[in-house]
Amino acid sequence: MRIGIVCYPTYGGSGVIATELGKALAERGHVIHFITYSQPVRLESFSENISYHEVPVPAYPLFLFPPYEIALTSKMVDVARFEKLDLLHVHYAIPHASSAYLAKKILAKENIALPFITTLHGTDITLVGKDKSYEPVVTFAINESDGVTAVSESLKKDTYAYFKIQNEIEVIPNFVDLQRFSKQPKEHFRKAIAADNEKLVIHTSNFRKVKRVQDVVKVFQKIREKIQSKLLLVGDGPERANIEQLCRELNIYNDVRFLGKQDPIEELLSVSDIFILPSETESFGLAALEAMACQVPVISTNTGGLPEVNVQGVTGFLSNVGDINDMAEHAIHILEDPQRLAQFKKNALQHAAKFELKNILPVYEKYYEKVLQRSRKKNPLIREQV
Ligand code: GMT
Repeated sequence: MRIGIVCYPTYGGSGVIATELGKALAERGHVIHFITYSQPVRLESFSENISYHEVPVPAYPLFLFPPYEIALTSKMVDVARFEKLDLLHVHYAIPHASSAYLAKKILAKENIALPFITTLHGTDITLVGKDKSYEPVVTFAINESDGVTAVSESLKKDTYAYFKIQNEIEVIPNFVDLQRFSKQPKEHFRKAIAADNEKLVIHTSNFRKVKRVQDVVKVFQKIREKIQSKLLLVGDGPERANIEQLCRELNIYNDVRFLGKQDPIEELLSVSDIFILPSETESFGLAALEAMACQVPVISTNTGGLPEVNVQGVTGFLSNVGDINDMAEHAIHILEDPQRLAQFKKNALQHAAKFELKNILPVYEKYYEKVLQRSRKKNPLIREQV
């Protein structure tokens, strides 16, 4: 198949999933065209089946807000025409789904078929998407998509609850590449950060408010009272300065390492003992899955799709949003007993394996076929590109 993939190129989970999916599809022989405003962060290696098309957004004195959606739509039309795409797969509804709808309509005028699939990732539904500034367009674009997928049962339920959706939503969970995300022998790295008897607590995110990174710091403070440990904070974002300030106020700054955005995240996870994800809302929690794949048990909230990833008392523990004491107690419970910690690590990997890339990839391929067939039946007069 010749597939256009549209995503955010940044460190967010939707961009990561879109890029890893495209790379894996390319390895299976599909021809993949990434369309976005800059090189996706996980698109680091060359493949003959992958092209990247940058969306330029020309500035003009009249534009206070340069219209990215229009530039994106034009690029979708251009790539679909000249690369003869069979379908478009857009990740994150805003603004990708409405741009895809417009591109499809433009191409239909030229008698070219371009069915599109929208994958809902999380905040496009649970936070920004349902804001009344966006809601009517998001509802329309989801209903007009030729296929819609959500990354968890919880997100599917939320989508039906927040929007008037007539379309069927298929749940295709996120995945992890166990070849990349596995525990690696990086003990020298551990030694550089922590003393022999110290445990390593880790959190990775984009430091947005929804991630509640301040709760990570407060939970760590409580862990540290009982267990000698260090906290690794990986990532960056708008809350960074406030988090640093909190570490100073709590007088734990010397035991916290702000590592910034890190690409080889699996190396850091490999030496970590516990992962903390205290999010306000989380449709799936890809970061938790990646941690589990590297044998790191997870202390998370019980919001959104997290219970579909982190299993209570097996791969970690789940608490109510903001319940710092509960999270700290559970973390200490795991960390204080070496045998228990070893068991949780083993369980984490075992459960993560259910989300292995090689299991999820064929599900996407089958879904693409289904959508293509359905769209051919619906629009027999529109020509496919050969
Ligand atoms: O919030 C983020 O970390 C980024 C955001 C995105 O769309 O880029 O993540 C969402 O999609 C991820 C991939 O499907 C999920 O694993 C995250 O749970 C989800 N984030 C939220 O729901 C807050």
